[in-house]
Amino acid sequence: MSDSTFSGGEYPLLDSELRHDLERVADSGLLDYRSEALPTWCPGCGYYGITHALAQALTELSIENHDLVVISGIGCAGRYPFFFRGYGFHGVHGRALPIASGVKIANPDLHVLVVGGDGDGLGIGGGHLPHAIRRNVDLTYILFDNGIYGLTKGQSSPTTPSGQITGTHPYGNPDEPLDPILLGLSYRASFLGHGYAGEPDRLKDIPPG
Ligand SMILES: Cc1ncc(C[n+]2csc(CCOP(=O)(O)OP(=O)(O)O)c2C)c(N)n1
Ligand code: SF4
Repeated sequence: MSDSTFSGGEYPLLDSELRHDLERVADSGLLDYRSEALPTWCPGCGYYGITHALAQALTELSIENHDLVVISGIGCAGRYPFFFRGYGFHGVHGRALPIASGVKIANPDLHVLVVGGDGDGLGIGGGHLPHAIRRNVDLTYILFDNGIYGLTKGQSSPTTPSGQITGTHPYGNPDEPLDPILLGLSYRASFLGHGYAGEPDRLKDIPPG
C-alpha cells in the first residue's frame, strides 16, 4: 500500500509515534491482505496473532488477492473472511469444509483457506474432517483451537481440558479432550502442523501442505 492513508491529513489526531507505526505496517505490505473491516475480537484474543501470521505468510508467498478464498463456519473464528482482502464465504456452523471442497473442485486455481474454531470443526462439524482428509482435497485448514466455545460464551468444546471449569461444567469438565493432531494422523493427512498464536512469527513459518 504505497498510497498510505495514514500519512497525515486523513488522521490528524494520531500522535506521530502511532502514525509512524501505521506507516511502517502499511509499507511492509502486510495490509495488502487485510480488508477495511477491523476485527472485533476481545483484547488479547489469540486470533489477532493468527491473523498477523497469516498476513505475513500470504505476503511472503505473494498470493494474488483474487486467487485467495477464505471460507469459515460460525464462531468468533467464523468472522475471518470479513477481515481479509480476497474472496470469502461465511458459511453455516460446522459446514466450512464441504463448502470449501466444492469451491476447490469448481475452481482448482484458487488457494482455498478454511478456518474455524474447535467447536465448529471438531464438534458440530466433526463428521466432515475425516472425509476432507481422506479425499485429500487441495486446501489448507486452520483450526483455531482455543479449547472452548468462544462466541457463545464459554461452553465446553471437544478440546476443553479435562477438569476445566466452564459454563456447561461448573464442577469441571468430566470428559477427555480430543487430540486434533492424532485425529489428522489417523486419517493420514498429507500435512499437519501445530503452532502457538502467541508466537506469530513462528506460526507463519509452519510450511504449507
Ligand atoms: C446449527 C447451530 N448450532 C449452534 C449454534 C450456536 N453457536 C454459534 S458459535 C458456536 C460455537 C463456537 O465455538 P467455536 O467453534 O469453538 O469457535 P470460537 O467462537 O471459539 O472461535 C455455537 C455452538 C449455531 N450458530 N448454529
Ligand atoms: S470470546 Fe474468546 S475467541 Fe472470541 S473474541 Fe473473545 S477471546 Fe477471542
